[in-house]
Amino acid sequence: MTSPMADTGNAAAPTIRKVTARAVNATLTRPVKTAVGTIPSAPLVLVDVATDEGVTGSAYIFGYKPVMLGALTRLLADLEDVLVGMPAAPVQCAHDLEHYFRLVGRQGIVGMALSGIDMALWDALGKTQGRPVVELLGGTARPVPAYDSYGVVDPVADRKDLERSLEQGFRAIKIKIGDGDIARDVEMVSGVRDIIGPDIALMIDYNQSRTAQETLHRLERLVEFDLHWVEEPVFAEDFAGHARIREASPVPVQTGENWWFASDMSKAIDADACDYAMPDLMKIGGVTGWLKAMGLGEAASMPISSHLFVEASAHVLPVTPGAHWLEFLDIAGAVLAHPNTIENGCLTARGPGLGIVWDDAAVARLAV
Ligand code: SMN
Ligand code: MG
Repeated sequence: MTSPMADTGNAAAPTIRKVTARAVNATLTRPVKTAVGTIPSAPLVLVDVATDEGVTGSAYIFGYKPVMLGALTRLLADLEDVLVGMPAAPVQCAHDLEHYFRLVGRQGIVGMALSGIDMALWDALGKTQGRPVVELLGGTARPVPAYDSYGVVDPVADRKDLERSLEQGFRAIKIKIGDGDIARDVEMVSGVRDIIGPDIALMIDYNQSRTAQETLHRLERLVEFDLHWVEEPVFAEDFAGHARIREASPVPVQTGENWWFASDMSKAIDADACDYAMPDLMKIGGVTGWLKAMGLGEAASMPISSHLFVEASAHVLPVTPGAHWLEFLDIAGAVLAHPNTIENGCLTARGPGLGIVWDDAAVARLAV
């Protein structure tokens, strides 16, 4: 029987030959202190997908906690038998893997692994074509406005870092709050506002640590500091709680980093949960998932920002209707051969692919 390709005249698509998953503990420029714990370094799984044409696509996923690394690397290693021989075609792969995991569901480590594979396949596609992913998506690389993303800060001890952010041209700063009482929130927000001045956007992130009532109570005191958004004030999946705050809050509500695939985003939009959206490329389904999410955002006239994954975010935001902010929190810089550089407060996509190339010596040094 002749290959179905013979009828199209197309060359056979490259296929997946090998999948590698390696765990590292990447050094961060500063620990990420949140209301629900501190992340001193970035437990990452580096995902490499080699094709039969000798191209290797690379991406990473973020475990948040070191305890996640074993299960993530094992799942990706076991997934190799499923993937080898499949076309190295990310949209088709995403469709086939959704079907494969239909009975399991794509939340948790499954969603993280599938998103990592998707990003690595888009990287491979770009490297095969010799083009940055943003161009494969029909866009062009451009400077994307970023905010510098901090954890819980001490306005005195962190003053120099904050001033450095302004020198780098950031026009927005995010801090995490909620790790103490309302007085501590006021002290932190007022201290940061004093340092950055009135013209820099200031976002706050409660990392799911409050109730709706407590959030509204605290916002009454914080509203005077001209907040750009309040992020994840209640549990990520509490869409009604987010909606209640949005209804009563003078501050726009931001959420989305914990949405699993476009279906969660659709439910949040239907619940009027937020003014802004910030899908996470590792939980929304990688680049393929982002493309679906951005369509939902456009239909809801919702500004869309990224969450972490600065390299891939710089490729998808230029083609995203209502693109808002790129979150600059560089969790993988320690293992990359070409560090991410902010110019005038913006990050520009690098290619080919997603522009992800490992620093092999650093990977070996930081291997877990
Ligand atoms: C966040 C939390 C934990 C690690 C990295 C980032 C945060 C964010 O929710 O939005 O930056
Ligand atoms: Mg957040």
